[in-house]
Amino acid sequence: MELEPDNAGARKALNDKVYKKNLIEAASKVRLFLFAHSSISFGLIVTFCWQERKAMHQLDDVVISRSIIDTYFQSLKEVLDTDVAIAGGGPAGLTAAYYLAKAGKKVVLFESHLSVGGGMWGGGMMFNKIALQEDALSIFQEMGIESQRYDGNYFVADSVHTLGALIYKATLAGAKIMNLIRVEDVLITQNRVSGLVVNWSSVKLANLHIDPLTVRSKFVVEATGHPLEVVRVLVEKNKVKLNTASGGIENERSMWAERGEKTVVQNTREVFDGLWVAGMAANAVFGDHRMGPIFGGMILSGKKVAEELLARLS
Ligand code: 48F
Repeated sequence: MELEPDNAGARKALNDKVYKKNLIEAASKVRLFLFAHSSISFGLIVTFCWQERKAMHQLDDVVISRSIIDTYFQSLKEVLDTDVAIAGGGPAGLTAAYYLAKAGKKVVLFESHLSVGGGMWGGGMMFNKIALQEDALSIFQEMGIESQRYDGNYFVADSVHTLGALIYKATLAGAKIMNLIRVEDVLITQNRVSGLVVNWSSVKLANLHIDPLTVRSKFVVEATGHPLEVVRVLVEKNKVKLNTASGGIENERSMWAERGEKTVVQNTREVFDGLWVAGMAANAVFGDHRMGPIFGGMILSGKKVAEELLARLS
């Protein structure tokens, strides 16, 4: 059936109107959909980031443990083969570690106690001040250690401040300090000391029968102070002849600061192939005097052993 021309025009106008209305409705639905979709996505992203952040800031006890175990064992593995292994973390051992590490050498220091520092913390009879002489002043200044002139050649420094600086400088230079580990023997190959044998200090304290582990090094420095533990075990177990007057341990003599401070530097040398002594251990093996709470000699001795070993290592 043919539509009347007027009717056809009206129908077309009506269709156009419906079409436009539908188009507008569809467009607003799409807009609504897109808005809802982006809002949900945004919400999800915000939630995800928030949870991630929360997870990052939440403390996991096992991660704490793992961080310590992983990094400690990494350090322990790194020190198994070194240029220089030092027994004892008193002022002499720490100074030697600082100068060796500063020169780029791989150096590890084993200390049997919880804290390194040996006999320096307590100054003289628990008065935590140490005396030093002008000869050692430049080393103190190099490390940023404050001291004050007391009288003429005598200077004094705070023992805690001095050790804080020594420990900081040695570790910052790259020396690895392993505390709570005791040197119980040496590694001896072809009649040469070529490393240290170590165990937890607690093993000795608990009197447990547990085998140690071994660290190899090009040179060993004994800086255990008065007890002279490393040379002693070398002599007792191997019946070797030392580079001393008698070929054995001469043992330290009583207090005489003037002489002890000079000889401690002179006695800082190789006592057996591969094994050097520094600090009070040097006077204990070569038979010289103790010197009490004056520490210039210990610092100079630590520097001397580092310089002599650097000459050998280069
Ligand atoms: O005793 P200590 O301070 O030796 P030092 O560097 O200085 C001596 C002065 O403190 C003082 C003195 C002069 O002024 O007469 O005594 O020569 O430090 C020696 C460190 O070695 C550790 C000990 O715990 C101390 O911290 N030590 C001793 N035996 C062992 C050891 C061992 N077998 N294994 C590891 N560390």
